[in-house]
Amino acid sequence: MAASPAGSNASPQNLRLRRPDDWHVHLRDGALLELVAPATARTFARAIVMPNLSPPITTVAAAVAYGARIRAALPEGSRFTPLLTAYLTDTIAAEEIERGHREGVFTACKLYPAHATTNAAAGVTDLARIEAVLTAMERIGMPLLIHGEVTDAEIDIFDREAVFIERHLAPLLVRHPGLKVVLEHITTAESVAFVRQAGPNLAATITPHHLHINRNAMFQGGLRPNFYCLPVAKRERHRLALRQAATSGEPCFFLGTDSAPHPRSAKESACGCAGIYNAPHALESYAEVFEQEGALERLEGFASLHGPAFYGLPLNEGTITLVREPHTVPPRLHGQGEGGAATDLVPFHAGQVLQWRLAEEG
Ligand code: OTD
Ligand code: ZN
Ligand code: ZN
Repeated sequence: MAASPAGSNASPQNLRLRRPDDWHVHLRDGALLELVAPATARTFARAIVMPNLSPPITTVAAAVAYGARIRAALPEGSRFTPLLTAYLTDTIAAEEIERGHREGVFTACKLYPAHATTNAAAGVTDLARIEAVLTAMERIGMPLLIHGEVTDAEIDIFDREAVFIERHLAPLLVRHPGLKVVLEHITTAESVAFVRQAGPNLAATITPHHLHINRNAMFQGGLRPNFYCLPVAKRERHRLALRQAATSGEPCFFLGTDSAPHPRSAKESACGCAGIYNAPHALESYAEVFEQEGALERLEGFASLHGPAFYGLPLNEGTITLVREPHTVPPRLHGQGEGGAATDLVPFHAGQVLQWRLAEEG
């Protein structure tokens, strides 16, 4: 990473990074896909695209068709590559997964415990049911991406990630020591510690929002549905542990935004949807954290190097530049939803000033 200081003691004014990837994003479908895909493609060379559509992506054919819809939603000349994932269900066949991987359609499989989050109703009810799939994935070196929360109603929502690790993840890693696993969007100090002590086959993604907010953000002066996501933000001590992990330079932690747009009407409602839409300023948001932690020189590892190394994919060619140029994030983004109806999205950092801006490509 090249940092060019303006003066001897000044902080850098420009940051040049190898082009980054987003290892966890929701691009949606239809009108919403068209609205949000350009924001991800503008910053990232590749992204692991979540399969929790309605219906979910469970076949090679569905993934091929979804990939084509994503490409069609990109601005002309975009070089963005979507990396597609298979949505694991109790009944999905190992042969379908293997074929998708062999044909270069499925980069990874996503495990949602049934009912854990948006469109997770068809998820896995018991890991024992996908044992054959996991064995095949371990054999062919295909990563398993996990939404790591138990879904039992009697477990407190703030404890569901820690309990998942204890009850399900730790035993899974013992049963499948050769399986590559990404624990997605970690939110707790316990997850940080667990990932650190596990072997090289376990990694974790960290979102920008879990680095910026703790659970108080949802209740600041009233109920703030735009800060509600799953896994839900935790106490301050967890946020601090996540910031330390992300900026540590350790290769087991890398960038995954979990950008999850929902129309404003679905967020700001009596039963608001979970998800934070951070794609428009995701890299700027991370840069802010790395600067506050005095670790700007480690941003490139987190954003552009550790992910490809874990997935066994080549590094991206080319660079992007962040410029120190404070700017205010718009309070709303206006677009068209289904049937051409007006749809607003509220971006993460709405109305706030961010210090870094992604320079347009020359
Ligand atoms: N929202 N979290 C997740 C998905 C969504 O809207 C979504 O798709 C997730 O954990 O993957 C969330 O808050
Ligand atoms: Zn998830
Ligand atoms: Zn997600």
